[in-house]
Amino acid sequence: MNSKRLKGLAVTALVALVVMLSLGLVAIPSASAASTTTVVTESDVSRYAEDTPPLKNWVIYTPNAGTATFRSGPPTPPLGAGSLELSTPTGNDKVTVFNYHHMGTALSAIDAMGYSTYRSAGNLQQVAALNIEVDVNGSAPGGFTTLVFEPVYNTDQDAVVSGEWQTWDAFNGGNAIWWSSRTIPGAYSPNDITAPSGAPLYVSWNTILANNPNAFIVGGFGVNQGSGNPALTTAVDALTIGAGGNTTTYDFELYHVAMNKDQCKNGGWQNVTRSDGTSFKNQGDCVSYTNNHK
Ligand SMILES: [Ca+2]
Repeated sequence: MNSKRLKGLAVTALVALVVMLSLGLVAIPSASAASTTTVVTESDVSRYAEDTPPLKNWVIYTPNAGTATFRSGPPTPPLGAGSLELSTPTGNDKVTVFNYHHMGTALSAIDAMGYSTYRSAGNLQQVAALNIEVDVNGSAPGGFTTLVFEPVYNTDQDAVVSGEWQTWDAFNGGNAIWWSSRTIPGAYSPNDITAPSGAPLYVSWNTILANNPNAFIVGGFGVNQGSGNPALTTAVDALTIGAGGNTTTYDFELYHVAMNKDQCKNGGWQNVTRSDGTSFKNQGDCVSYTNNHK
């Protein structure tokens, strides 16, 4: 990622925070611990080329020829029947899938992060990465950076392979290895040409926390592929983040399939479908489907 792009993303994140605060979309901590799974489909995302303030909680940025496509399979996703497939045909392409619902969350409160991938094209250790846009110094000026988790630097987890679903623990009790797009206390950016020989580049989550106790999420949380990932195709599912005992897992799917009759009520039947994506005629049609699954 070049510096112009990083600067643009920083501006985007700040604008995003203002927009989301004004819309009341910033996460509000709930009183008790909970685990929730949220289905995410094309209808939940807004798409932009790049550097545009988000108007929904989910945004997909695809500068150049990067793509992100909701699809069924590949078999068998960890959640549901579908996933979100990222593709970067050339090294110039990039695709970023960000959720902005967790802005304001202190990094010190985070107690779970992870995702699953299925690589159908690519080699070596290339695979989609986890990204978080953070402000490492709280209310002090500056401090924006993007923290990046990549399986290649987490050698205690599996080697990346093609043709099967793999699950990555990006928290790992605070021991997961991350890097920072900009130099921050405790971690030099791998792109920082002023970094002294032997400077820490790839450090544990706990190291980042210890050196940046006031850090918080200031923008997007999600997955990124490229630039620099030519001929890579990665399906992603079960994107997870937990804070303060509350864990949210995002299930990427082609459709919002009706699972219970409550989803059919109050006009809700218009927003859900059968598992094959076909719509309902009315509330009764929807309720009947959730009772009989046909
Ligand atoms: Ca899924």
